[in-house]
Amino acid sequence: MLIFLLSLFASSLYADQVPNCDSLWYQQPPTKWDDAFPMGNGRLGMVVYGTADEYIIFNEDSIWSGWSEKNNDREGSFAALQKIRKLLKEDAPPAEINKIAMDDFCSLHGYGKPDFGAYQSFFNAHIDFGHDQEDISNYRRRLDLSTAVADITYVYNNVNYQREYFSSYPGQVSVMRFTADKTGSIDLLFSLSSLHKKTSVIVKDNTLFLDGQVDTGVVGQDGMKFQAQIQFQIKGGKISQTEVVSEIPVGKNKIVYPAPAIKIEDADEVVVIMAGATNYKLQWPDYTGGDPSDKNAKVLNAIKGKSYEDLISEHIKDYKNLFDSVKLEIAGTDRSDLPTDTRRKEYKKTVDDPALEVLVFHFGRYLMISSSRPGGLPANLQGLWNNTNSPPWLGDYHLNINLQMNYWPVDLCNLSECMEPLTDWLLDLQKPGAKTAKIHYNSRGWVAHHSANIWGFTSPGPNRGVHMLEAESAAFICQNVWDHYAYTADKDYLKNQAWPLLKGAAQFWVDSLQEVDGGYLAVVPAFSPEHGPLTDSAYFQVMVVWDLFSNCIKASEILDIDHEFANQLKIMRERLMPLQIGEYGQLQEWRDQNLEKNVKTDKHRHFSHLYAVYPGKQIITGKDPKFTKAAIQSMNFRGDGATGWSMGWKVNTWARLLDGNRAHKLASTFVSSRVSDALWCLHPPFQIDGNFGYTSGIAELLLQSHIPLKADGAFYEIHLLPALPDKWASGSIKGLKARGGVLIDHMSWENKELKNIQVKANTTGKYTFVYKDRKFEVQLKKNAIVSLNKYLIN
Ligand code: FUC
Repeated sequence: MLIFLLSLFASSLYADQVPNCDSLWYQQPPTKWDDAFPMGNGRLGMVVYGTADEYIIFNEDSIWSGWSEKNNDREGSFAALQKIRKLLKEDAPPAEINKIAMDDFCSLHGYGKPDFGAYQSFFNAHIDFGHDQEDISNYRRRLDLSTAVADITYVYNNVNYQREYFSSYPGQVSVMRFTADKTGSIDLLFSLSSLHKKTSVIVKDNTLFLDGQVDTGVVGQDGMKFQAQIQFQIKGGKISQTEVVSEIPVGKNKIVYPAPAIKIEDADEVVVIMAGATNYKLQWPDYTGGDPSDKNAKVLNAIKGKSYEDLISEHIKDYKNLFDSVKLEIAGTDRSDLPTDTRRKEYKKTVDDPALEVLVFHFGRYLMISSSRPGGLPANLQGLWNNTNSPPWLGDYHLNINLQMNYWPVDLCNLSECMEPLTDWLLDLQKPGAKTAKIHYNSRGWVAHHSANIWGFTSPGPNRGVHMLEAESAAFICQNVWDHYAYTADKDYLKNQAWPLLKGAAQFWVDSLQEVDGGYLAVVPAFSPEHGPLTDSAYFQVMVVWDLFSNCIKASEILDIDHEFANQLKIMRERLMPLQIGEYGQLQEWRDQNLEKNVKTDKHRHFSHLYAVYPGKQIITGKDPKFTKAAIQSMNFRGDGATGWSMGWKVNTWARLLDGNRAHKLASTFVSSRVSDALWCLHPPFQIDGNFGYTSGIAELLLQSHIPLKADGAFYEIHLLPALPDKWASGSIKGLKARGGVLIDHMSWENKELKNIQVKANTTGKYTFVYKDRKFEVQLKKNAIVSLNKYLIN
């Protein structure tokens, strides 16, 4: 008994600590889901409300409606494409061109159709503790980013209650523990609800089993199967089975029926463990494999006999291994003594709390670790959190900026392993993408368009609008694929994973580029996301292809393969439609001047023609003064307003344009006005890309490494503090990565001057560091840390 009381005391000490600067904390429960805590292990997610009567949303990243449709690609569509190309050449009226595109070229399937599906909810848990919110005091809920553990503490009836929550990657389960500082004080009723019609709940051996199947909405078309198993371990008290009245929404009505639930009385401590799975398997063309209940049984078997302490310590060790790899500190005001919602209000008035800007940076890394780990699917538009079966934009993989943005911070912010789900998904997507390339474009290689899902959808369409025709999407995401190599210098990855993706994407464009006026090569038809007409004069696609070809040329040199192909790419790259500066000094979005006439007032959230600055590398600030100036002019015309993700992109772009103060201004707007109180990016609504874009943008202010040392070489200048904002005069950062396999183990600065830096490379060689107007070559020995002073001398 004494040991038990001591352990309770120890855990409440943890809860009573002053919130540290890595915490989000509040003195009241959330009123909206995007103010609750998102937690996850890359595959399983939960959104913890922390209300007196607890409500938790559980998610599993593969639960989708829809199915793997075998007829996505439209036979005969290539003839329609040829017609579109001809009509564009002849300057035919846009309506005529669009009609053919929509009626004869687009797939009959895809985004918005039942086969495409949408990311689905899993189930919700209701935990009735019998405590009224009005009757509790000293309430506090906190999400500790340094451990990925959330805790809720409060006093009810003179008893101190505490709850802890985490999702474990090593355990592959979500876990919660309820304790109190007086024995026998925990009573609860644990019940489940689901938004899926076909769901059943049973209790067996004090375990709740929720089995369900997604309704595809189409008779005869089976939906995905899923299952959750929820186990309970109690100390003291008793556990029994009971029933609660459950409501299931069916269209606009509800079915109300008694559902099995778990009742716990007079317990000292309760631990709840949730395993969840589906019968999904990432493998074209069927995408099914394994029984969800077998998958759950396997997971639960593997952790059998482990105590709560075992599970939480394993989780924290695993999580810290990733999270602690980077630490940013900026000198100045730190209002972590204030609850995070109050703190944001203060920040909005003063813009003086750099530690809050840092917290949002670290939150982006936390979200990445929580939503993208090996073995799972890539982070979708909402990471893996979802409270509905009809999420905004179907919770899909948008490929015209959003998925790419999700993965911008992974390598730079030292979370390279979080890239794996994206790589796996792309390697699979390439297969249906090759079929689409053949049928729709009569081309080799692979292609993908505006929106994709977990069912291998790569076709253009359906007929919702011309943005569905963005054929550069595969090439665009190949920038992430290449960058993962550039940062890690992992040649196995380059050879076995990146190269097939890059080469296939490039082959597609070798076959698909079209000759336009002046003998240049361009993408036809093209569309500047999500903006303007279907045309043969948009620059975005050409910029994307320019980078893809450049990356392939480098890869071929490094791997010493496919030189003939690389030579062909070099010749074609020379012929790509050259960038152009318009009459207002702007970088043109379209070659056709008529489309540029509103450039001064056009505030569209997409500014895809700035791709060449970020994430592309065609325009390099300082090296291309003429185009840099034009890019700045275009950014000024677009202005500083933006939706959530667009703001994130602007931070990165201004960082690349080396204007730290402008980037900081946008980053501040993001922190004060583009996130919820729980710091989720609000497009609005919640869309996670902005969180990731913000995080990579903050890192780009401190470190850049995209400038190649020679035109097609694979080594880069490592630019230290390239765009330090005035407001961040002193600070330090540990752990950012630079291209070329270099780790900036530590870097500090004071009064806007670099103080010292420790670096390490994973390959022996000479590396070039740049700080202000100083440039220095440093010899690094594999994995040996070298310290440099501000003159870059060791
Ligand atoms: C892009 C944007 C929209 C939205 C959607 C998910 O295509 O243009 O604003 O963010 O993705």
